[in-house]
Amino acid sequence: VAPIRTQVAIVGAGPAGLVLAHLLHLRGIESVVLEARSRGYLEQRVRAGVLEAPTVQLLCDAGVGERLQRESLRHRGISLRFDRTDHHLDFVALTGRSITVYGQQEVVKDLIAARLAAGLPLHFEVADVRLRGIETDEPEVAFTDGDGVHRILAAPVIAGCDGFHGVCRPQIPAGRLTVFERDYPFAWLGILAKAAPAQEEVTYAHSDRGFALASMRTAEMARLYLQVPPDEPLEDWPDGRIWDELNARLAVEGSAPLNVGPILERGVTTMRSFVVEPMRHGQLFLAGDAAHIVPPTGAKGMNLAVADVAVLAEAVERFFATGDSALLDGYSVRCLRRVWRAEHFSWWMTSMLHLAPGADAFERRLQLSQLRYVTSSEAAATSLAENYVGLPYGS
Ligand code: RFL
Ligand code: PHB
Repeated sequence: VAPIRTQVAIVGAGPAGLVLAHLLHLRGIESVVLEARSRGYLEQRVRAGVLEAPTVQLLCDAGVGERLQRESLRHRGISLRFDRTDHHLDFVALTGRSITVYGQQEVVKDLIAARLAAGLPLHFEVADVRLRGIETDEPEVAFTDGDGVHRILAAPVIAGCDGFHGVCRPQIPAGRLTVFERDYPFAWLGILAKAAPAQEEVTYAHSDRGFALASMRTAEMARLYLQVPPDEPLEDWPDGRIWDELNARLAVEGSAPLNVGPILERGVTTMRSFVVEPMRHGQLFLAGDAAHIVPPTGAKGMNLAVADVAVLAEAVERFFATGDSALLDGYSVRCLRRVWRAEHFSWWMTSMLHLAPGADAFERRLQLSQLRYVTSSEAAATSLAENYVGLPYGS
């Protein structure tokens, strides 16, 4: 079969790959997106839920924010619970900006719909993705399409948007990337339940039983998390135990218990901090989780993926318009500034809120002191708030 020729080959149709494809289309640049999973799988995969202000702005400016504007929940801030007391942080008062609750799979649905409606190429259920010649000017992506046909995609620029477990990053020769990594001695057990959220805003709880988080997707759908040991078997957590533990950890003086409902989805997520430098090798540009992972405590992962491809789209546009690769050459350095800010914020939120195995009273006192500080000092609260709502692009 003759090779498919395009300007940008995009591996992965998560938030990074789909937003990139859309931004390129708006700039008149052709791309082909290759995705290992089916459309149905992507649209059901429950993941992130909190969008930063700059992410919302970008999606709306790009013309894919219509349903988001209509159906998302706009929140003024978050709550931090400790010492069995609720402490509200009002981000709008502190920074003038709010956060938006809208499921990642809803963002993905909107972007897939926009791409297919425009008749643009998006191949689901591809396999055997292999990169060739990424150190040359004529790189290629070999793959097997959903019908089992072997194909070649030839494109001057390849975007590795295939997530942490993808195939692009491992094809960069050993020794060309520096890896920075931290594992955490705990995981999150997450559930999606058909139950009205008991809290008005996203609520993070520090407790002697471990961390818990109460979030939501809609007025009828709660998204809840419990800190558990790494590799915790789900079988050890029948529904009753999950609800009891959430109630025990989230309880504050005088609070009503959570609304209980059927659990529609459940899973255990490992926690990791991970960055590769540079986010590029030859003509391969890594974006999103393919290049960096944050623990979910700061709600930064999806937002970082979108921020990366905003930079990449601009650089690619310049390259194809003028042949000038200065912005492509600066891609990694520019992204990594934001990445490391989010890495720090996510690590800090994680360390402040979780119960590390073997933590002694000294560490617990430090956590409580920090929690009291960020909920009582306007300067400290503003620092948390500006990171959480998302620092402006380019800062
Ligand atoms: P994704 O979403 O993993 O997409 C990568 C895509 O690449 C495909 N793929 C391949 N395609 C072709 N060939 C291959 N060989 C391929 N290998 C993989 C995959 O099928 C997939 O479709 O990466 P992307 O686009 O970089 O987006 C990153 C985000 O998904 C991630 O950072 C967030 O979900 C992280 N995250 C959160 N981020 C937030 O901003 N706010 C949150 O509130 C938040 N909460 C979370 C989270 C992640 C969680 N989990 C489950 C990891 C909560 C959880 C529980
Ligand atoms: C979510 O709603 O899934 C969520 C909210 C806040 C986080 C992580 C996940 O920090």
